[in-house]
Amino acid sequence: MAEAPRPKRKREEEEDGAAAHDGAAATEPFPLAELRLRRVLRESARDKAVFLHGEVRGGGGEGTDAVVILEKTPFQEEKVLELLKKHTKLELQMRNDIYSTYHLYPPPELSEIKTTVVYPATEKHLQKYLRQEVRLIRETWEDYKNITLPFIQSQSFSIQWVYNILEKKAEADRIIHENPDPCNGFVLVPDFKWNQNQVCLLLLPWKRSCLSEGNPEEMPLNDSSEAVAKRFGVPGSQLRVYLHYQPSYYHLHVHFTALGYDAPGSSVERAHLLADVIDNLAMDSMYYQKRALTFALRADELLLKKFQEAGRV
Ligand code: GTA
Repeated sequence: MAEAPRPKRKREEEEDGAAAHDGAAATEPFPLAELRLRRVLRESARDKAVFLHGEVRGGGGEGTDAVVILEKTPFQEEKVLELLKKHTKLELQMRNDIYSTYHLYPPPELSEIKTTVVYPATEKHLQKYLRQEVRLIRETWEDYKNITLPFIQSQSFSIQWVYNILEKKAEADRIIHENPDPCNGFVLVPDFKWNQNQVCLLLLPWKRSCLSEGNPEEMPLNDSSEAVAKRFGVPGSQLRVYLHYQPSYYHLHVHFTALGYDAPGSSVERAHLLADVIDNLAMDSMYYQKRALTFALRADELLLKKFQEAGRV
């Protein structure tokens, strides 16, 4: 979602997300053509995506950072025939016996690129998308209380976008399912990362908490899975329903992705299947206070530094 240009923020403000705004009323398209490319943060041949750090120059010449993610979109079965019929050029690359490869040039309406913009972007956003080495951490409950909790309380990404969804100030027309219960209510919306036919949804409960302290067992999931099955034809048995630990955004939320989609963040050091979390808590409500949790942190992440200073890595 594009937002209106704002003056560049100070680094200290950026870090704690204090300068976040609701951005819900922004109507101006992002000035993509005016973006000055500062550097490529990351490129992924597998995901066919490139993560860019750009700068938008204001009238006074001051620059405002932006992250722009460009991703090729997956093929849509129903449009393949159109693509074959309407291509503008087919350029032979090589031919050998019965084998040949070509460059196919589709018409513009069949060659869209999913473009995600974070603007204005904070230093923390730039770090998040920058390719870096990662380290594994084993966090005990003591570590959580003494290191992680004070850290996330002092600085984390703004979650204004979550409140915008819950309060229907943004993405209201995209809501898939909602439960208005004031206690256990939630909203189910397409995730930011949704790219064509790869089902990728986000369940946002009104109540805010996190895996180390939360009560995800109270989440009313069945009706969400039913809604997904009805709307997208993906049955519950083909849905990966999980939480991230650590998440980027500290408002308890559940990821729903199609099993066939190798979603970023679904690896074992990050994703915790909700059904397993619920079972663990049913077995012992103190489960997550008794065991250590493993997660990966990027080499220059401040939280990693805090663990290093405490002699925990
Ligand atoms: N509907 O405004 C929003 C919005 N925002 C700001 C974030 N999300 C949003 N959804 C809607 N509207 O799945 C979504 C995100 C994410 C979820 C938050 O909320 O798409 P999380 O708190 O567990 O954070 O989940 P997470 O998983 O770290 O965030 P994210 O952005 O998915 O990053 C995970 C890793 O994947 C990062 O290292 C990032 O570099 C990488 N990544 C991000 N996008 C892509 C991509 N398109 N392709 C490949 N890798 C990616």
